[in-house]
Amino acid sequence: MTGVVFKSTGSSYTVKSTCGKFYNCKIKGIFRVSGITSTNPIAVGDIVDFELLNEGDFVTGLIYKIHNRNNYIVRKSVNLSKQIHIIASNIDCAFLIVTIKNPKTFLSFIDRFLATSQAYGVETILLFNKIDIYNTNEIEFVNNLIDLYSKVGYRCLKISALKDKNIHLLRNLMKNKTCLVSGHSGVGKSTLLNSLQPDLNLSTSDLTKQHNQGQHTTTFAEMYELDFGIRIIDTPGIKGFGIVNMKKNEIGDYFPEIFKIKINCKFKNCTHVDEPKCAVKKAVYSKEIAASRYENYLQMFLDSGDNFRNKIVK
Ligand SMILES: Nc1nc2c(ncn2[C@@H]2O[C@H](COP(=O)(O)OP(=O)(O)OP(=O)(O)O)[C@@H](O)[C@H]2O)c(=O)[nH]1
Ligand SMILES: [Mg+2]
Ligand SMILES: [Zn+2]
Repeated sequence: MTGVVFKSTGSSYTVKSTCGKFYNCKIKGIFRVSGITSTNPIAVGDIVDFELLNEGDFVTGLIYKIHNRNNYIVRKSVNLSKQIHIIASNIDCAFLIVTIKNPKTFLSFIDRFLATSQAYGVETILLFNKIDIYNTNEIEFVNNLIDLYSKVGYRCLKISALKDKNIHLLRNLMKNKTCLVSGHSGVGKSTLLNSLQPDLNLSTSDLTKQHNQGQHTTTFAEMYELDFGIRIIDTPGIKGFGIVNMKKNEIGDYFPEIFKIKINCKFKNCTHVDEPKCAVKKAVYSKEIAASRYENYLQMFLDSGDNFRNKIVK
């Protein structure tokens, strides 16, 4: 039988077969997907082959094969810094939910997410949520961010998941797609899903409660099927976003505006750090490239190894 993984708890998987039935599955033996060392061999969104096993009253599935992934998105595993964790696979579009307060999303986090999804070939749309609680200055700040990211080429949308603002526009963007919803804990991922489909009734929780408990409300990635052919993967909130599997000299290529302009740098292998006649740095001075984007590029560049550190930190 073939099916799609809808939920993964690390040790067991919920798989929806092609005939529409859900099965509780385990992995048969140990298997690895070639080239990837991750903490989770199977992720939500994976297409798998499984065989059925009768265990008394229960029918369990044993997964013995993963089909090739069209794409997947990863982050560094929390405890084992060298290992990666696959957040989800076979995604048509990722939606990064950003809030500028309650909680604050830092631009460095947005830029890391965007570069990573760019590297893994996943289109990302930015959703600026909670617009119902922002004052005039904050709305202006959001508008400036939208201006910045739209110029780079990312689609942006202001929404309020709680007050149902622009949710119809979002629904149109999501039609007939498998969508990943990501962002810090408390930005409103589950609230958004409830707003798209009220009968889902996912649990959400306010920030104060979360801080007291130090826990995320959503703890496992899970896929939901909504009306209009929308499939959404709700994920636990992510705190940081370590870059993975990116070669140092490739990082600039995952910033579309840097990639576009680097051809004009004097040196073909310019890293845009301290080389002379660098078109990227020139574009930063003339404000054609946003300073925040360049700074976050530099930070990622530095974080990805230390061979240039002494040269830059003078
Ligand atoms: N004012 C306002 N509050 C919102 C909005 N969206 C979500 N919230 C609130 O923000 C809090 C957190 O929402 P959740 O949907 O649980 O956040 P989450 O991103 O799923 O969090 P985790 O599951 O921990 O990752 C809840 O109290 C929501 O009611 C919004 O558009 N406006
Ligand atoms: Mg949640
Ligand atoms: Zn350069």
